[in-house]
Amino acid sequence: MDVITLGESMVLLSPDSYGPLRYINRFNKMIGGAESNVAVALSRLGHQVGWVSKLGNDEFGLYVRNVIRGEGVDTSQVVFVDDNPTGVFFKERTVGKDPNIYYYRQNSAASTLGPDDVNTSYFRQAKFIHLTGITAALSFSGKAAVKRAINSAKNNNEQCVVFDPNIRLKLWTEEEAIRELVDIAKDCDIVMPGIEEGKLLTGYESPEKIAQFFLERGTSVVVVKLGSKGAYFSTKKDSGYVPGYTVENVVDTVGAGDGFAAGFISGLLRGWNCYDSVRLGNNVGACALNVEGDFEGYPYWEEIDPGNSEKKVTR
Ligand code: KDG
Repeated sequence: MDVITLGESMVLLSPDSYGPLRYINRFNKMIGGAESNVAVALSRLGHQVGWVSKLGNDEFGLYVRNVIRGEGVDTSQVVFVDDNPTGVFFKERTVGKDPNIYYYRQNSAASTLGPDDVNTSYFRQAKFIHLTGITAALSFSGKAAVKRAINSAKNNNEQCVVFDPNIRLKLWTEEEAIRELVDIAKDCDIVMPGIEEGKLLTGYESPEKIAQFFLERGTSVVVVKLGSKGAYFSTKKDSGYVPGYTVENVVDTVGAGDGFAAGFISGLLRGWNCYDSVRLGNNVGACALNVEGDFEGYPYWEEIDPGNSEKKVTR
């Protein structure tokens, strides 16, 4: 197994037109979830990936599992529960801006994820563990599950934990998010905040200072995502800005950060250096921008010219 990721996926109901949801009559049914987005993108890039989660024992749970399994992701650890439903969320389309998001995920099946759901012998098989702050924000037990996954990786020097803070202020307060996410990030090998998240978590404005903040607390690699400008990475030995890709007709940026994470991890799995891995991250992330759903735009490895991470895949 190359990568195991843990987190909630939900049914996404995406309106077929713009404007307030109260006037919308038709929705497209899709799925969303940061961690499964990463899993799907990595699978398309040719890696062996597992996604660990809980779903309701309901029609939506089966739908979510089947879509993710259909993308070639191992879902053998997904548990279906009777007492809590599969989460649902809606997008509300607004012209020229990212959509508004409305969650119906309180007491969802995945909010009951806990440390007992982290089967350490399964987790130990992977080279990379991918975690996000969303799981920690879901519930107290979700946070404990994240910590158990990190601790199990700490006993295994070969394993690398990648953490995307993915701040969701609809799930917790700013104060809680800062406190808990900084606490989790310090125990992870790679931390990948977006620039606005980095500012919020560290109080610094510049990507260099944000990276320094996490490096000083024990992280080995920090990548600050800068949207269309690309990304800045820093390790104890190396640092640099990596340009992004120009994308016209952006439909929706949701899913781009997850695509970035997958591309970056894919580069590292291939033994590439940080610069080239970040560049691949930028490329995969950019592919998410022209489509309505989170992951439909992610490329297959065959679409990326091997050995030439400069080659751009467009949709
Ligand atoms: O990164 C994309 C996710 O934010 C989206 O698919 C929904 O997982 C989600 C969340 O909790 O916001």
